[in-house]
Amino acid sequence: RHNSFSKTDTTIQVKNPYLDTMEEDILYHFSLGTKTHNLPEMFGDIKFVCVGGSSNRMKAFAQFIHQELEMPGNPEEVSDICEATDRYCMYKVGPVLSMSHGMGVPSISIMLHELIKLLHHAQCRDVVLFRLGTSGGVGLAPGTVVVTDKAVDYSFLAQFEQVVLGKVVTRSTELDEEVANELLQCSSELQNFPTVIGNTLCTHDFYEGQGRLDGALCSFSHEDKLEYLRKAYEAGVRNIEMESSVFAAMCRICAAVVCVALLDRFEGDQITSSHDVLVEYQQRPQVLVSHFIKKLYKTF
Ligand code: R2B
Ligand code: URA
Repeated sequence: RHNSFSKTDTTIQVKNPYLDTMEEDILYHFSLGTKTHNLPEMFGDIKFVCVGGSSNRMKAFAQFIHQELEMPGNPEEVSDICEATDRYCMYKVGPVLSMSHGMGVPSISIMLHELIKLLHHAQCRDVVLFRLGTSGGVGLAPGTVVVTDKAVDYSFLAQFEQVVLGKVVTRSTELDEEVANELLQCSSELQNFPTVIGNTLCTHDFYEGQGRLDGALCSFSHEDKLEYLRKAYEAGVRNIEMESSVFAAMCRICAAVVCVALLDRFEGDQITSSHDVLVEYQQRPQVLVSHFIKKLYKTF
């Protein structure tokens, strides 16, 4: 099989006519701008963008991909391009950009507005975007990696709702099928790498919003929780996290969501695995995406 994609020669589209009329664009939360930085020179060669919630994990990913791609220099010395702000961190390793996005839809959404504009200003072409994350599994053994088919909302529909000028705007959250299938193929080439393709439920809360019984508030019963999880499972949901829907809705280019399940939500709510086990689980999306990048990078 081929490990190259039909999505060639695509630039990053920004669907905002006002952007072209602006003399300068300040990417405030990145501490970057079109007048203060030469964005094409700094970022023009990016082909893979990997985003994830935690800044430490995305620094670790930058160091890992540095080794995997055998880049020159010391992987320990990767430097944070956004160090002038502590909102997000950003590392560039050859064709790979590794960035943190914080927790939840509002945090990743702000980051994606500026990231997509950054890729546009830098005139990047043929970029593939990945979210590498953690999640709660639905009927899966802890440690299983889920590649998202569709990101779904609380009613299991593949849509993202955003309030714009007081009205709800609904956008589709379908992801790239070709990239998802290629990631599944990559998982089969790795040893002991349980991976499934399934729908991902995106919520606006970790506790009640994900049907947990262990938050500071709980307005439902254990039975209600299990019934909702069963309905989710029947709708093809295999994991629950907090950013996939807006990521899918905004990255209308080649994009994939790869999250490891830290627990099985049918079994409980608390994350009880040891620190070392959790660290190893969180490396799994990184290992899978790095395998994908290595295969594709060699074709450039
Ligand atoms: C997964 O993990 C975080 C919550 O613990 C959240 O960012 C997510 O989507
Ligand atoms: N992240 C989530 O959003 N939910 C979980 O259960 C675990 C990680």
